Amino acid sequence: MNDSILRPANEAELVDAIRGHQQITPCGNMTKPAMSTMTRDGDTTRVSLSAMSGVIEYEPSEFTFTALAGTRIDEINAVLAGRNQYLPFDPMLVQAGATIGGTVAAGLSGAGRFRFGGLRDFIIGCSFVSGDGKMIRSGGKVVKNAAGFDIPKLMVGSLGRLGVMTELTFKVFPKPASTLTLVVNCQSSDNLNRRISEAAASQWEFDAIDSRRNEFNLYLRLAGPPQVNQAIAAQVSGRWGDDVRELDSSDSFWQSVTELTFAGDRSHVVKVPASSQSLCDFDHHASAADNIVWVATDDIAFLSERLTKLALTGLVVRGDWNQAIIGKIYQSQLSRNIKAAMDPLNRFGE
Ligand SMILES: Cc1cc2nc3c(=O)[nH]c(=O)nc-3n(C[C@@H](O)[C@H](O)[C@H](O)COP(=O)(O)OP(=O)(O)OC[C@H]3O[C@@H](n4cnc5c(N)ncnc54)[C@H](O)[C@@H]3O)c2cc1C
Repeated sequence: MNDSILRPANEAELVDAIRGHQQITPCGNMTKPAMSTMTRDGDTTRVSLSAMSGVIEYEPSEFTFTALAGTRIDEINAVLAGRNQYLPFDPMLVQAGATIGGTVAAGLSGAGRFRFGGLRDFIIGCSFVSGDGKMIRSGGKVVKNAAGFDIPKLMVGSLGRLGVMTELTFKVFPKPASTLTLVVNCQSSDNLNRRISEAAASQWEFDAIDSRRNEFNLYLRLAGPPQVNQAIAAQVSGRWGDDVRELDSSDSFWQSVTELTFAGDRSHVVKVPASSQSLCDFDHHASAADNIVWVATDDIAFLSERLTKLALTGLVVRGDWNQAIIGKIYQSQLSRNIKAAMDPLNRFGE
């Protein structure tokens, strides 16, 4: 990795930058440093999308927008909020400066994915430069569009290995009238498991079902008209009694999850698609009804060993490390074939 950073101002300059260098690492605000400082055999040049920023199209009546890849998510959120719309998958590290390109490449969705789906369910179009320097446009700018391969979804979680994204189109949703968060203290791990399953299978439409096993706490977010939220909250209290209380600081609690500040001064946070039952001796926060665990640790090598033993994979979301993926690394023949097709000169990282 050399220290120089190229900052192309438009697609033509980006194509030139890619054609002119043997090894490229796309980067942004580097809010997720392990993903943009991965070790490589040779000398790699960072290409920052910082100069390619801005929401370039917004159709509130169609519920779609298109933004350049270097656009910060907080800028996108502000534009959408002006028309009472939002990205309901709860993008991560927004205050930290995450951009839409880095968010797609990292495949990061937050707690809101429980009800509405993750980032991959909202991306509908994408332009990018392939490893052999071709400008490619895929998907569309309308929600109903079934033509061609769904390459935009392939870019979700690609970590800059398949192409450098320049422009992204998303569909969005209307913002709910209000939100309310309930905390349910479950007193034991078994009770927490039972209540997570019950909440996920219930007729109540929770926006998010999160938990912290080491506190035995379940966090349920409701999003809708205030009367509906209150009616559901009363039913939940009727079911679980005094264990249920309303959280006063709902917004700051969910921000501690999306910004990963729940981890305090732990140096690393790693996203693991697993139940927190197998990682309960680490500080953590679990999302999506205990299907995603955000593990906070100062000893990432130890966590990596543990994940390998459990045959689990982790994505290093906070803190420096020499690789983005730790634990058990799976690579299918299909993913190798896709990499070879989109990056035939092996310009981007493995
Ligand atoms: C030194 C530096 C200074 C900057 N200064 C500013 C500034 O002053 N103002 C400003 O608004 N922005 C600035 N940027 C930001 C900028 O380049 C983008 O905002 C960027 O896309 C942010 O990404 P991220 O933090 O979400 O993801 P990162 O943590 O940077 O990256 C996450 C992953 O996504 C990949 N990735 C990121 N972008 C793409 C892409 N477009 N295509 C394919 N893969 C990608 C990375 O390789 C990595 O694997 C700066 C960036 C750098 C490196």
